[in-house]
Amino acid sequence: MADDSGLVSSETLSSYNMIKTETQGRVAVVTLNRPKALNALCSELFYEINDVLARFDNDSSIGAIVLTGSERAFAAGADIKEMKDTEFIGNYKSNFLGHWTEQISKMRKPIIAAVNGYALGGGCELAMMCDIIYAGEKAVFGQPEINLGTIPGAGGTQRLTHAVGKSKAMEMILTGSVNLDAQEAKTYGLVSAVFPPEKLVEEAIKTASKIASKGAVSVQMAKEAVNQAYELSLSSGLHFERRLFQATFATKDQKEGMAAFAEKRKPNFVHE
Ligand code: CO8
Repeated sequence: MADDSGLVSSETLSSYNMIKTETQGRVAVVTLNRPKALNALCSELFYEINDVLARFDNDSSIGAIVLTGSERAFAAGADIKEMKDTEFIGNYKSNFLGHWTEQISKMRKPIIAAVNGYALGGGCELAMMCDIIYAGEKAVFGQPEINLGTIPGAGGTQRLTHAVGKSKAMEMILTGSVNLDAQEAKTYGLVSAVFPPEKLVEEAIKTASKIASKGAVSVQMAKEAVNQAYELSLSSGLHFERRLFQATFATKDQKEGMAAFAEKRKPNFVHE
């Protein structure tokens, strides 16, 4: 049933303990909900995030996803209390954290992280696994793992360096205490927009709705092509992009999009 904001609770997904899920049109909103631990990422929470993301990725009625936390914390990192007594051999054999963090990287649909409050350690890494980051004015991004005698383990040394450059990433990761506030994160290009905390999720949903209204095939291809910019040389990336661009001409949505432009009307995409 829809509430005043138009959000609809998904009954089929109501069995989660540590997340809440809602849908609004073609947008799914996943809210981390472990307030007593500032959304620290324990196994159960990660299992639930992965499970719900996989479901939404395979649900053709969903075109984009918003991932958020509370106003106090997006996520304050991996759960320190859960992992503190684990050992190398066990972690190595079970690929500790590996399987938790792979699902988001595999997602075909765009995910917007709407970050209010703390995004520290694994929380910052979780945000950086998403495709777009929006921040509330009081957001704090940091990689404090060095203070715990360890280092970032889910992309912090790589994605943060790509996002903010080597010097700032080194300063943040090596000191564990140089954090970015929302405006700084925007200046460095880590986040693309900053909003008042209470407007953040609404703004993220607006952008997600806009994305979800486009042809789903071209959205998926565009995401794939942008992500290759991190993996390939320029010439290989340009080649990859051109092939996908050419492939869009096999879709109904390309025919519809260009016909609508020529006929001066809005396109009616069918996501095929
Ligand atoms: N793990 C477990 N519990 C946590 C965590 C955490 N990361 N963060 C906060 N909590 C708990 C606190 O222990 C406290 O619980 P309790 O009430 O039972 O004592 C509760 O949340 C509230 O926290 P505080 O009382 O500390 O709240 P403050 O407002 O005083 O401070 C801070 C907020 C500054 C965020 C503080 O809680 C803090 O420093 N937290 C730890 C931040 C941190 O070091 N994060 C990095 C963790 S290591 C990591 O993330 C490795 C990444 C590996 C990849 C992960 C996969 C994506």
